[in-house]
Amino acid sequence: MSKILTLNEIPGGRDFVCGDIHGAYSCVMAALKGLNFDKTKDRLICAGDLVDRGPQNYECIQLLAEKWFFCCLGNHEDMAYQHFTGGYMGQWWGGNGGHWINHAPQEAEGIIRHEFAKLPYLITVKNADGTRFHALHAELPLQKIVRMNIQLSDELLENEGKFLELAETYGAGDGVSVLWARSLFYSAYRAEQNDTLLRKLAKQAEMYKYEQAFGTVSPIFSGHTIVQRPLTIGAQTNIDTCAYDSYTGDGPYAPYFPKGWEGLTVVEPRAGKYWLVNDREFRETTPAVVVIKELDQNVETVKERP
Ligand SMILES: [Mn+2]
Repeated sequence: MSKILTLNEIPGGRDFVCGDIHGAYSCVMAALKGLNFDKTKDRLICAGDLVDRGPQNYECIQLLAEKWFFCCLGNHEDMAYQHFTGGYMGQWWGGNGGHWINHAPQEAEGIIRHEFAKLPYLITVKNADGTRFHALHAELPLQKIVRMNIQLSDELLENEGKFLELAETYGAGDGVSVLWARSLFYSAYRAEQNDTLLRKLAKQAEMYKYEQAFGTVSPIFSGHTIVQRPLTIGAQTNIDTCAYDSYTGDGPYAPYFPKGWEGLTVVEPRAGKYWLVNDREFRETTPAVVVIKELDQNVETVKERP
């Protein structure tokens, strides 16, 4: 089964991408309502991690039966699948939020075995005008790409053999990079996106030659590493704003991190619009953008101050 899914634009329809849902089913429903989502021609693509940690996991896996809903394979789906099929990563599922399965209807196991097996590592949407965007869960191995002296391009990502080779870590086709990697956005994990952080990210982008690695590739939307606000570095935008902590503002890290920013982020790539959605609000938002060259100049300016 192909690990890459390509969708062509539906005339008159809109395509949305959302970050990690993690059981936050009511956030998805609030997003559909706020967007005036038309189930006959609009589509919602989740960047992976549909389940675990949030309250309504069974409702979330039932979304996979909807014609308008698409989902990338996330590390949580991979752990859940391996739990039932004897894979090595299965042992980590319970400790990473998989305990909901003990209280779920029996049908959940069948959905995980059959539907999770079909989830792709990469979803590409091709618009009629030739533009496109990609969705995947975590990150491509950008530092390895630089070492290999290659650059990302749409052609490279859409070549399944090359894509799988690029994304593998331990064995052929394991996709570990796109499921787990956390290099690009690591410093932004749950952090306040102030000038200091954005400059640090710009410096890292320069040091690791991320701009060179991204090459000519079209915009990539991803999740996996929680950010307080959508964050764009080069061609990639992280939209995982921790929907599962939005219910009570009292998640596992509540004592240590500021609250109030959590929700499901939804982006309409074609329109360049972003929304933050939870049970209390539906509002437009914008990503913070790490502009590598401009920020680098800012760093120089700061250095020159007495
Ligand atoms: Mn993840």
